Amino acid sequence: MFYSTRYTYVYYNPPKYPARRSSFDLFLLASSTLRIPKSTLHTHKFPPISISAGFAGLYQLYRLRALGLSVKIFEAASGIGGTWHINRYPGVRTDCEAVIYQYDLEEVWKDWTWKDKYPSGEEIQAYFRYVDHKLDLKRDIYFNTRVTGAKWDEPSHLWNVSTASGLFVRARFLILCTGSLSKPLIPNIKDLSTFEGRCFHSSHWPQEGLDLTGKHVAVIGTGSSGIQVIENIASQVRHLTVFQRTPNLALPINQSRFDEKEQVKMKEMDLYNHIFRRLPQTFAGFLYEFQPIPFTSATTEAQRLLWESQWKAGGFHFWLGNYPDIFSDETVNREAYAFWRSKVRARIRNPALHEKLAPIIPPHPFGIKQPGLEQGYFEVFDRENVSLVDVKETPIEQVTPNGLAVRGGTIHTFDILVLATGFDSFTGAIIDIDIRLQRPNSTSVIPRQSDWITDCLKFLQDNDYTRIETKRDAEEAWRYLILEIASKRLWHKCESSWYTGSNLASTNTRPVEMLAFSGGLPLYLEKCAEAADNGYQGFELS
Ligand code: N01
Repeated sequence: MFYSTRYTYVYYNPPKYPARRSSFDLFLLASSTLRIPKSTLHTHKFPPISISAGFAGLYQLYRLRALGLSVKIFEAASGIGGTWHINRYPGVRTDCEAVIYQYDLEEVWKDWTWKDKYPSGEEIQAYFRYVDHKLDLKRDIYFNTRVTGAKWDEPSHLWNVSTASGLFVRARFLILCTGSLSKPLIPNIKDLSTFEGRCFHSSHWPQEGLDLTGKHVAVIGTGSSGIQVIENIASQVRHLTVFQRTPNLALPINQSRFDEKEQVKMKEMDLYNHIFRRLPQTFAGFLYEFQPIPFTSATTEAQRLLWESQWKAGGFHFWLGNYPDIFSDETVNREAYAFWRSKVRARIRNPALHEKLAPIIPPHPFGIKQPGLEQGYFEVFDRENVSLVDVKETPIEQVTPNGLAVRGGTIHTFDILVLATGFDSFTGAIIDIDIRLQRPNSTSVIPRQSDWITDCLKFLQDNDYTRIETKRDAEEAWRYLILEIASKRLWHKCESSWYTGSNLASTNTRPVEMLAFSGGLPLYLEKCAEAADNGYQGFELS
């Protein structure tokens, strides 16, 4: 997960702001000196600083409060947790071990006990309720409050922020924690709106639940969300039709309970503090690191034994703990892919499915697209009630009132259509309001980014600055660095990926280029610290 799960955006004075509704859901706006003008409609008494109430937003609220700032969060959803509040599809679960998927705040972790090694969406929701209880966060969050506009007022150096419910507030600082994967990508399929059954994006699974018993269900998309939906509903539905464009080079999650006694012991031994300090030292913010030597320097025996042990360990070990040259050397990558393929094929009984799910020629190099984590996914396709449609072979032509027509005239019929088609990543949720500064982010880095932002706001406050904006050349240099690092790896060998926005190619909404910083967390944090240490080099302050 090359800094994938969320993005924190800090907005400082975009030169132009289009006067139209923005589409983001989750949002933080920060100010210590916020004033509500007398003329404001529906004003609130508070001086708001508002954020999304997701993983990043909540942490940012906590940190800025400690700075003595008055902070308010505006959150479009009805509860906290961001993506974990919104995503309710069956089987929704993290792809990071619980021990690293939590806040590094002792007052939070010391009394919390996880159940699963990879917690379910439900468990994470419970965690967020607990966090709220511990840190008393909700008092500063306005739920069901969708921000619809934010306009920088140059004379006052204040943001004018409006919401769908008619609130209008002014703030010195505005921090968007809108998430990197929060704007659903709805595929451009002819006559989609004419479908007469239920149709929704995976991230909009009905919050009240959905009884699938006896239903014919179709899922388009086999990314991480699609995999979880598919493996969890296959046994409930009457029939499941999976429309696959690219096979997912998924890895076994190797789920287990996270023993309570082990957690107690780890806390007693002060391991948690060591873990949290270790995370930003590793390339991907996980507890494991790439191998210290390239594949080509290892013996055949060492290669094989490493891969077997990584496979057994499960999760992302085979990805983020592998030899570093699998990302840059196509021949090495092929070897890793062949290992993956042999493991997966051994699990699929029907030989006709081998080429569809684990083809001889890899659909793209292994690991340059985030692999899903699965438990029993490949076995699902051997079920009598599951069919797989390869949409590269028979492209979807149009939706009909009760199904989907593919090239060649076949019509697949069903009652429910699930669009597990991914997201308009990174910039999608806030593109309409002109992003001025963005940084990549995973749960391991969110606290460090929030700390950076907090220190930055303190610096501005201490030095009586009311405006900070990235310099154009600094933005370009940063972009160049991202592209330069990416050019040394095999990212470009992937036809469709949310890392680069190539998954949006058909919508033609933005240029395809690497958007995530793939140089590793230590380098990323070093660059952030460097800018701050040099008096916020690359920023204009006034
Ligand atoms: O989205 P995706 P996602 N016709 O973009 C297909 C995180 N996450 O929601 O690969 C047919 O990965 C598309 O096909 P292709 C995690 O970081 C984590 O699943 O582009 N198919 C692809 O198969 C993850 O990486 C967890 O060819 C179409 C799928 O839809 C990220 O979110 C759980 C299509 C989209 O996959 C995104 O995952 C869930 C079309 N027109 C998500 N358009 C965990 O923590 C798109 N597709 C475990």
